[in-house]
Amino acid sequence: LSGDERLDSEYVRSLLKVYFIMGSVNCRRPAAEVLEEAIAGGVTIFQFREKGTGALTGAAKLDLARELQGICRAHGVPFIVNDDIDLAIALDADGVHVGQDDEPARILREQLGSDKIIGVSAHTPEEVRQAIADGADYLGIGPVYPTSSKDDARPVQGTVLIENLRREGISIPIVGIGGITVSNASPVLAAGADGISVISTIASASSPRLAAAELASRSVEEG
Ligand code: TZP
Ligand code: MG
Repeated sequence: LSGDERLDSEYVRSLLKVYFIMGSVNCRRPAAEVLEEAIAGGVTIFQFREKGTGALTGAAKLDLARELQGICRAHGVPFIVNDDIDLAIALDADGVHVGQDDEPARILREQLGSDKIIGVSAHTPEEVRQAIADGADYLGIGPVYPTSSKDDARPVQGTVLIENLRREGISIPIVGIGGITVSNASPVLAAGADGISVISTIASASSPRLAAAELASRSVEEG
């Protein structure tokens, strides 16, 4: 891509099918092993989210990011960095994902250019409109269900915002997040999400490969 050309939204949509998010605090086995297995099961995009109590910082964070990015590259899975724009630039990551308390997408777009993926967490119609105006490539909408993976999660909102956005004709790629499992993924897809994003369903599964494969079969058939 060159100039102001944006990433094709159908391409972004296809990447969101099984969106795996993980940092070292989310798994009790080496993160690299979990990621390898998850990708073997069918993860379509990965977000490095190194935060929360006990999260790595500094050189240890950078080393883990590099290791996980290497695994993603070897399998052609895009590598997205949560929050940390400097890390994303240092690693030439495929994109960043930010929340409402982070740098606005408009600033990120200026810093990253047009060929990187920018995702924004949005919880209200106003936040959705702003993120789209700012040039987000996709939105994360949630928490759909109760989650124990994020200390400062907003109130659970079910699938209603996703449904309302689609009813209004808003077509930006959307991934649902928060408490999504194999058995409750279908309503999220039926509401109009292009894919589902999970931490614990894959990161704490006894078989990350099987968990990812089951999510993939839901998402590809119903998404
Ligand atoms: N943002 C909203 S909910 C959430 C994030 C990062 C955590 C999702 O984790 P899980 O384990 O899939 O509920
Ligand atoms: Mg954030």
